[in-house]
Amino acid sequence: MSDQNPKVIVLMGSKSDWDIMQHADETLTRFDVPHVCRALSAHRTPGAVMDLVSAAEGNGTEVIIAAAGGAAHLAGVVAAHTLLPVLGVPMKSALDGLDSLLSTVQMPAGIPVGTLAIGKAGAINAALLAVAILARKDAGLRDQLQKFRDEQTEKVLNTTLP
Ligand code: RP5
Repeated sequence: MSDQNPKVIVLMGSKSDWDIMQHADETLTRFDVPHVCRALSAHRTPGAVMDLVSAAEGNGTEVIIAAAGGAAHLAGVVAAHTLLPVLGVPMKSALDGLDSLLSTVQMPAGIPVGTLAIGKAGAINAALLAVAILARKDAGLRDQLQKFRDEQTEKVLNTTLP
């Protein structure tokens, strides 16, 4: 889903992150959250990252998700340029994502990044956490989130093993 005034920006360091980050896109779409997905790098396109993030709050964005792998500085750099909540998603890498996790989670005090799990679970949960943040002042979205949780619970309770 694309929108001129996205509530959520899903940023990733490279197009190669899309296979995983499409799960964040799908999750936000499921909740009808206006969002955009962009591939920009903290290292390869630092100016474009700064321009996008600096304008985000003024354009009505409320949460930024930032995914990157390896020396994953993207979420931290994004957080340095905005007061919006930033959710970091570490991508799998040459070191299986451990480098990405540590690069994303180990922020110095003063500039927080809310870091999710490595890979697909992190992508989905970043989107769900963004929904939960938006739901604080959107009763309809809160109802949708409750329904999602109820359906998930029901699915687990109805699971039968071979
Ligand atoms: C990071 O480097 C990206 O987020 C990606 O996870 C990783 C590798 O990027 P590519 O070399 O595949 O473009 O910036």
